[in-house]
Amino acid sequence: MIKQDGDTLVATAAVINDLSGFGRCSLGVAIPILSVCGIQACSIPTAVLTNQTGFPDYSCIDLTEHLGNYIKMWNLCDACFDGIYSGYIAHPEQADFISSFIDEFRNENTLVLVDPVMGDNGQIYKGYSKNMCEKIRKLTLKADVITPNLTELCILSDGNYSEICSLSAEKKKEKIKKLALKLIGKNNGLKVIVTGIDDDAQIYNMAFLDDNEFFTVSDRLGKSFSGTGDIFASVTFSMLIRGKDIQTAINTAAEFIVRSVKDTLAADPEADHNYGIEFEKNLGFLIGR
Ligand code: PXL
Repeated sequence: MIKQDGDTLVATAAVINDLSGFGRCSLGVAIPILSVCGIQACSIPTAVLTNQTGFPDYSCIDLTEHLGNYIKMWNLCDACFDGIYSGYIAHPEQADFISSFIDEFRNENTLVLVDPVMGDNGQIYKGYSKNMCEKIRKLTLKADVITPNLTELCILSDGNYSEICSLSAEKKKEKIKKLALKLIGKNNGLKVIVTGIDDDAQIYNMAFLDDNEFFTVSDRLGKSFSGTGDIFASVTFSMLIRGKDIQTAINTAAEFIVRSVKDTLAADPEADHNYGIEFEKNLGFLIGR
């Protein structure tokens, strides 16, 4: 339940994602971002990793067997959520768990954001399989909002990633819109926010509703960094829970990322992309938005 507590809006969300020690992604960014936005982040860790999987070396503990307890225990304490936000999974069964969790805890006011984390740059992530991607596609049918990058949009909608990358800016946008509308056609009312679309000197985020569209454009500041998709989804989710419109939500997310990439590159122009961006310095930017 969203409560007005003095000047502060207090809400509660379930966040289903992994915890990676290094990489500034998943719960490592979702918890601080939701918290600074006045949203209690009730975490369900899908896995605990030493480092996100883009690092040459990492170890991963898969927590699939513990997930069922969250439904049992949270029913016992009458848990109730303004939002449910899911991201990285470590096993195909975890998509089934998320689907059951949504069925169990969604009410008519709950915002369900599924970030269909599956891959980037035309490749699926290490540890992901075709079966996992298919299960995530089914999960998106339960979402109010999804936040795929271009690779994930193509996996969800049978798009041809390399062909889309070779198109001119205008044609690329047309094609992306077509694929997003295909997904909306299968899940009425879905909002599809395609993140981090790379176009030489610029980066776009494009949000599609069945009858409207919104986008942000930012200058490309360098290479792409780990976790920016997770940061984008976390800020957008928080803003939507706070009742902001889609354009404000994606503008805030894009601006937060631009500031944090600038800080990262100012500190070290050769910063290793695997460590993610210095978002910590900019959390204050989100207070009261
Ligand atoms: O940022 C997506 C993500 C989340 N969690 C883990 C990852 C990745 C991307 O590589 O490895 C563990």
